[in-house]
Amino acid sequence: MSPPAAIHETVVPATTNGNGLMGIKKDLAVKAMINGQAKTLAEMENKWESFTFAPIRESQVSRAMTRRYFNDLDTYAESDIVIVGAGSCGLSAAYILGKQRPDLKIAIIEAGVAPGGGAWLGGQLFSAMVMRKPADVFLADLGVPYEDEGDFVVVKHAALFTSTLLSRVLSYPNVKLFNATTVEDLITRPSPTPTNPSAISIAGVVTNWTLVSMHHDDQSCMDPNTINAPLVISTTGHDGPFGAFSVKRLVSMQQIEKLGGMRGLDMQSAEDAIVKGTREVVRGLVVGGMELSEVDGANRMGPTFGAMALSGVKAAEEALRVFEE
Ligand code: 48N
Repeated sequence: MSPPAAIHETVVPATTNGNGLMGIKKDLAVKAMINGQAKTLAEMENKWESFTFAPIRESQVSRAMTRRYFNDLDTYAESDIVIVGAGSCGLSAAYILGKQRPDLKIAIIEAGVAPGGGAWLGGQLFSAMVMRKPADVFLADLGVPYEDEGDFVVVKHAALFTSTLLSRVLSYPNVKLFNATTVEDLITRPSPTPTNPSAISIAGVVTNWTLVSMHHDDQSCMDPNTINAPLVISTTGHDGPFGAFSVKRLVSMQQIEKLGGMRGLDMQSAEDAIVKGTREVVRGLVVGGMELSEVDGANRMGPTFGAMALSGVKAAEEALRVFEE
């Protein structure tokens, strides 16, 4: 950087002079701000004055959003795989599927406006995220840096893991995230077996805007939409206002007798049980992550996330097994 000039010519980084951004000619303003080019005060003064964005009409913005959204709804009305819940498990499954099977249409349905579930912080609002080995292999594949502590690794901020995973998943052309959208029910088909004549298989999901789902008690006639898919992966987390959705629905449809209910915290055993137990619970429905703990009565593991990532990997493999059957 050149030596500081006289006060009126003091070399300053591209920053504000107290009256908002300084003048830079057209797009040079943005470039100078973004790459932090040092500019003399005088040189900056007259460059933002002529700055202006390209012209727009409001309807162009509206059409740019709505055309794409409704085209996506049309495209994914018939999906190959639906993932319910964009938490660490569901996103990990989407990462594997999006990468291994670019030929499959994968729809992710997330009730929250913000995807990511419980993986934006470590434990008790602390930032760092712990994953026990061998989940470091997943982090390395994802390109998330971590500190190696021997039997486990630490990502400096949980949001670094979740935002990296999310950005990878959203960059796949065959994956569509429908956030602020709730799965309100499952699409079913009779699928009797010799031992269970009333058995069903899952053939997709029933969806509605989450804000609509939250008001069925005070509004009528708000029927849902549907997405058909031969395979649904449900990773809606442990029980709670939204959690454990699909397995609770299976109980109310008498497809599983009752929920085992998530047990107390036992870090050592919980993670193995969740990863190993990730499976197709009924035909067409694979359950993973903490939702599975509600089915099997597995322990919870607390603030360690390796099982979520690797349960997602296993859920993806279980889903592909169904496709290759
Ligand atoms: O993060 P979660 O809750 O679920 P997982 O299984 O991906 O990760 C669980 C993990 O965060 C833990 O709980 C950690 C390891 N702690 C364990 C412990 O011992 O406490 O994500 C579930 C996502 C959320 O984003 C929900 O909003 C969403 O699923 N969701 C739904 N989305 C659409 N439709 C629904 N019906 C629905 N229900 C939940």
